[in-house]
Amino acid sequence: MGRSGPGRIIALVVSLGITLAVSGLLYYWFREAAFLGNDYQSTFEPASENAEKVHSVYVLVFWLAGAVFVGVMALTLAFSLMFREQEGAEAVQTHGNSRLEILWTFIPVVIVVAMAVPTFDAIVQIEGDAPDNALEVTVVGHQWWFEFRYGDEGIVTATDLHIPVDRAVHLSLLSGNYQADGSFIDNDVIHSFWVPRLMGKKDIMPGHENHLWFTPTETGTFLGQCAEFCGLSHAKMRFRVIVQTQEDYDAWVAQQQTNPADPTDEQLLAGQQAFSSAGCIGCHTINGVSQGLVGPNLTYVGERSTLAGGWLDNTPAQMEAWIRKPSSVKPGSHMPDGLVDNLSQDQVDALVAYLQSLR
Ligand code: HEC
Ligand SMILES: [Cu+2]
Repeated sequence: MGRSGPGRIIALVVSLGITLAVSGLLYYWFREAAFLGNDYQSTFEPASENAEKVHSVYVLVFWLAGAVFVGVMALTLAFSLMFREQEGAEAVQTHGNSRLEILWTFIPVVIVVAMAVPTFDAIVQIEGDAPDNALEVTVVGHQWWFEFRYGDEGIVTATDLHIPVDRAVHLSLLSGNYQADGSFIDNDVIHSFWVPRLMGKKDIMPGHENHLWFTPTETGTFLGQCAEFCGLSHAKMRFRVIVQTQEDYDAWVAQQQTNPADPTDEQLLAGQQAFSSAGCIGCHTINGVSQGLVGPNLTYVGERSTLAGGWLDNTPAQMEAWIRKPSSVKPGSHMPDGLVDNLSQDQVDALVAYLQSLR
């Protein structure tokens, strides 16, 4: 028979030690990663009321499941020690024990009910209608970028969703393209909208409008991404929710509602001309300049924190790289390559400077 007493105890202590050390390291690593600021995606740091609700159900289930785990493991260990093979002891068979049967039916029922009540409560709240005073925004999923349309405010942006803190926002999720006459065509694929710190994910379906609402409780920038494989550059379909104070949000809205000033600077004027001669106007809107509807609205593209679905930093160099050859940044991109091949470097510089000046 196996090892002697002390050997067994050493083995037990060593494996317990390894288990604790590994879980301690994982815990430490997670806390570190979780405190990098706003710049991460984690459901463990909810920043909206609905995300908080989901999180509290998660925590409850975690502790209940943890208690079951510890209880079952402890009993297994205790029983295997108590009833181990011993000299002189006889094995006994028992059949049926009503009291035990009732007990171990009752306990799981209590646990399941304890999880079900808050779960249904959370589902009813989250899937229920948004409050009446919610900010209405339509989210349009495109391969591979998100468009945000503020119907009442008449604003269209991409990738950066600005919203005020402590006010509910109601998102209507669509996949496809708005046309010049205001109609909508379902000519895109399934995407999924997810900002882990603000709410659970929700699919964006062509031909079926989905809804999502939440009330952000902190200001800051919250990262999101498409969470449903939607083609070649799916991994490069990101966005950010910028939660602002009411004051900052109002200022942003007021700015978005005015057209950018016409350039007076010679280089910027040349850039604006290149924007139309290179055919950008066919796909992009700049309020007061062009009305294309295929690509992101570029009216204030200069102030976006990122470009091309959150994949590039919004610097002149990155913007130039994008404009010269979108497919090298995002394979399969619906913006064609080679649009500015016939322009001189000065003209491309002017085009980039013009777009960067839109802020
Ligand atoms: C055939 C339509 C089309 C044409 C023409 C076009 N674009 Fe685009 N553009 C797009 C699409 C679609 C995207 C989004 C691609 C993505 O992120 O996957 C885009 C993205 C961009 C972006 C990034 C915007 C953002 O918010 O991330 C910039 C900048 C841009 N285009 C500039 C230009 C310029 C400058 C021209 C003219 C030289 C041009 N585009 C011509 C379709 C077009
Ligand atoms: Cu997608």
